[in-house]
Amino acid sequence: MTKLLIPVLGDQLTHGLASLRDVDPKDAIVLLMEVVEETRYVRHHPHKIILIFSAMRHFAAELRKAGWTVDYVELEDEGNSGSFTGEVGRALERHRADAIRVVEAGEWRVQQALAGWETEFGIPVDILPDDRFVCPLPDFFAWAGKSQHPVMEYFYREMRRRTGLLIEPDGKPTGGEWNYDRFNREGPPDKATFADPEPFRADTITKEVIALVERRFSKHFGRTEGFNLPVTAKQAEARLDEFIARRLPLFGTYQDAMLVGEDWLFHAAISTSLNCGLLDPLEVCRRAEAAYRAGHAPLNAAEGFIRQIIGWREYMRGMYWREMPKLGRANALGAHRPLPEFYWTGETDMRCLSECVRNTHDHAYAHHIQRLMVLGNFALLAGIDPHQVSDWFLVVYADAYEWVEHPNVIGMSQWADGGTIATKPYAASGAYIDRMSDYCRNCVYDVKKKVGPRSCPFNSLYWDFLARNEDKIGSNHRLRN
Ligand code: FAD
Ligand code: DLZ
Ligand code: SF4
Repeated sequence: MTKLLIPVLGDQLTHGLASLRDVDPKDAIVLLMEVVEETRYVRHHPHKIILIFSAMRHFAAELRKAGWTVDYVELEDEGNSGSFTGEVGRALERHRADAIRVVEAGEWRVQQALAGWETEFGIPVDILPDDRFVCPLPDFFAWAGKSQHPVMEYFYREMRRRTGLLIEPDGKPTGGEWNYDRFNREGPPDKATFADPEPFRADTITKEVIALVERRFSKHFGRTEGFNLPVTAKQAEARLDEFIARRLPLFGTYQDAMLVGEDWLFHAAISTSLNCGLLDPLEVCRRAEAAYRAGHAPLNAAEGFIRQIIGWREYMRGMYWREMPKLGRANALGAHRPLPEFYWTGETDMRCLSECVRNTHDHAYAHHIQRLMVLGNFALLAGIDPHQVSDWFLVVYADAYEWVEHPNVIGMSQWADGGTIATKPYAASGAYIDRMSDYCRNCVYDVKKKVGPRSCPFNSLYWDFLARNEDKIGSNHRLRN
């Protein structure tokens, strides 16, 4: 009888994971490993480390309850080698396992390590596709073909047809159109009640992990205070319920809005749970569709939300695996300036930036438009090295993994791939930020001024960006101004 070792990585915390299916728990050891290499390849925000360690420990307890034998290696266990490969090697000796079964890694760098295990350990290693995504990678590659610019919108329609989400019995999109984005560009509401995500009470496991992270990672950007991320599937479900009930109805309308002191607005705050496996993307989309069909949320909200998940999220993952490793080195605009210090301190008079850095520091979170049109836009306009920008995004957000961060940052936001992911750069002057937020009303700079004292820096940077890159961005002139 073969004795299987099943390593489960920190973003694979799903009970229906492919490697845990069709195996008799009696014939297998499940291995979860806290390893220094993963905590240090970038200096993650403390909330992210708390999230992963606490969720891993909770998941291990749930697996044991379900009858699995779990070998859990804690970060400070004696002899911890500090790497996935080192810990798999040690576990093979401990358990005398004669085969490994593992789900492919989310990140290129980790997948390279997994691919070396068969040679390293001299036993069969079965690497299974990660079927928690809606679109299998071979299907994505087939869809994208050889196209230089596979367009997200067409991929998204494919995913709608494939899943049947918001598709009528005659095969047509619900409401007659595929995309209701034109209803989703409202500036900030004058009056609105924002229902911030409900707090979870930290249990003993989470408290122990917080103490560990304070001891070991207190110098990282961010803080341990205010940790409020779901660490179990049950908590993630509760966060989703609360979003559907209280925030989904206005999600679409105010999706792009930004307000001083409002850190979540009508966003879902579920990306950390989707990305480490506590929520299933299709299930989440079905919930949004059901809310629309029950008359609880309008079509522009449900469609806009579903598009983010089966459209953008799946497209970004497909593009990551299609474009790596060259995406990791891309710098089409030849941008080489260092990242300004205020990305770490928040100390700048530019209110939009100081506010988005504060939000990021406090919660390891910022919503899409803060990331794209403030933090990313400034770096793009100022000519910051896209790899320094990418490292910053990987450090500061609790939902960041290379597979989703690289295409969003290096591709969409910094246009360093030369337009493979985004046809035109997401470059905008202060006018865009003014339209979508109340930041400018609370800023020492004058957003209406293009030159002279107190003129908004985004304005001069925007025109300089266009002039500097005319040969590269050509007819994509006057971008998102
Ligand atoms: P909502 O706004 O409520 O959206 C719902 C869900 O849609 C999200 O949870 C997410 O799973 C999905 N989604 C929306 N947009 C995208 C997108 N562009 N790519 C992938 N999924 C998307 N998302 C990450 O998960 N990790 C990252 O490291 C990350 N880095 C980003 C960097 C930049 C520069 C930009 C512009 C976007 C980035 N995103 C990233 C996408 C998006 O900003 C976050 O998914 C979102 O802010 C998470 O918050 P939410 O759950 O409240 O999302
Ligand atoms: C993000 C993270 C951190 C901080 N620590 C660990 C860890 O100690 N053990 C682990 O299994 N996973 C961790 N993770 C998540 C991994 O980085 C993630 O699973 C890989 O990047 C996927 O390729
Ligand atoms: Fe940002 Fe310019 Fe507005 Fe100030 S005036 S908040 S710098 S866009």
